[in-house]
Amino acid sequence: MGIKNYVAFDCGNSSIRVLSGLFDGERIKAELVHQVPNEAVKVNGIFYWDILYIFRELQRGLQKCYLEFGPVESVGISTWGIDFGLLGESQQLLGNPLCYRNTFGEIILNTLSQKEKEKLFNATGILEHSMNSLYQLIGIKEYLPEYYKEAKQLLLIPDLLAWLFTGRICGEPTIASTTQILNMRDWTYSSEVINHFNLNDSLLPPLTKHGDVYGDLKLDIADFLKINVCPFVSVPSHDTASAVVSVPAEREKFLFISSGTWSLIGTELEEPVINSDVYTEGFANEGGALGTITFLKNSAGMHILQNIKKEMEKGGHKYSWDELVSMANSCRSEIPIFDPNDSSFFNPVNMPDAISANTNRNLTIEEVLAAVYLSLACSYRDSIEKIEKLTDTEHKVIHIVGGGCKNSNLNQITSNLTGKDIIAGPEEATSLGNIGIQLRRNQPDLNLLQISAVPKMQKRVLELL
Ligand code: LFR
Repeated sequence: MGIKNYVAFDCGNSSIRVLSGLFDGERIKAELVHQVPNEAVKVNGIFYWDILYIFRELQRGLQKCYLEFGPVESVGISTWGIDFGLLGESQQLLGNPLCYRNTFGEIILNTLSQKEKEKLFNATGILEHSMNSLYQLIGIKEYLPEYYKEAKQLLLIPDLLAWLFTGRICGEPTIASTTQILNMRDWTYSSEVINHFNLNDSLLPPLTKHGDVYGDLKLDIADFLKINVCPFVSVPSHDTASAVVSVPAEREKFLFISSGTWSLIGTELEEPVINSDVYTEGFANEGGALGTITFLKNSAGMHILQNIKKEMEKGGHKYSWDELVSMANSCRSEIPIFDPNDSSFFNPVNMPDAISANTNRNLTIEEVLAAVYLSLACSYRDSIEKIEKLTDTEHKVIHIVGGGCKNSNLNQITSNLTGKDIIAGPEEATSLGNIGIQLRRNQPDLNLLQISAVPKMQKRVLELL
């Protein structure tokens, strides 16, 4: 068989990436073909995503994949969670999608009583977080009512992109779980949540199953790009869910940290665990590949370091990540520990200043960096201890996947604090998981365990395929 070219779109908060997964019958080789930065744009005090820029860059990436590696077998889309676009009556976007770092969600969440929050957790299995699509949507209803009134369809970012590429309106279940509208017991939209907020449920799209085809690339786009018409396949389109597919776990039960802008610290389960301990400890039952549950804590991650680096580079000098580590390790004073999930770090104007303010010290940049590494590792340790307690399972190993797994300083501190071994990689976890699910759709007899770029894609998920 010739080499087959499967394309993965992997859109994160800070970068848009397009990869070709080249499959020769035995191995997948993932080639990064196109990468450009992504950034929310602030307009009149509101942060938006520039969705047409993202769409255009994904088109460029897809075209490059075709030009470099030949006809495309299929495409899968994975992106960050939560954010969405709204379409109006004439099936056009009503505006750019809002970014979850706006304050609408927090304002709405603060109006809810503790009892209401618990009720919403019990109805869904998802923890309330001010950024969840649910609170953003209610925020839009209150503060940008013209959008809500005119909206006929809500599409989360990967569904929105799939619609732009194929014209089909569909929802994908893992990304739908990040809304906090889905009941994770049966993966249907929760009428309790819908009724509680008097939501217009016709906004919510019908959900696909993994491996289904959303639709084919639109003819006009194929003509414009001069590429073949290829199917868009429903893969776990929440980046975390795709990443977990490619955790190279030896065991059925495993711990993972999917490390990027956010650090998702969790384990995979077959069924959601929805009880008061899980709620109190701050865990959520998000949707994973093929009906599994990614039981996890959403924790601050590389966002803090990325923002410090951005601040440091305002003077014009560029720093490498290694330089930042050396600076942190040169710190000889007492290192303060702070809670990286404090709301003051969600979207500060100046991250180092926010850390100084939070720790009540006037920190040098070396102290800031040392404090971040240590505090992130402490928060990882705390979450891991809680997962082991809540699931009554001990683990010897933590798998760290995604772009942040290259941060060997943080990995080492995490290993020291938890007493566990760290297995770092794959870095391209999201794309590999995305490609793995596409591949399996076309080759039902394929044993993905033998595909070496995904060294040991975890056994149970693959058996389910
Ligand atoms: C990780 C992630 C998280 C989600 C956050 C914002 O990339 O998708 O799961 O909470 O981004 O969407």
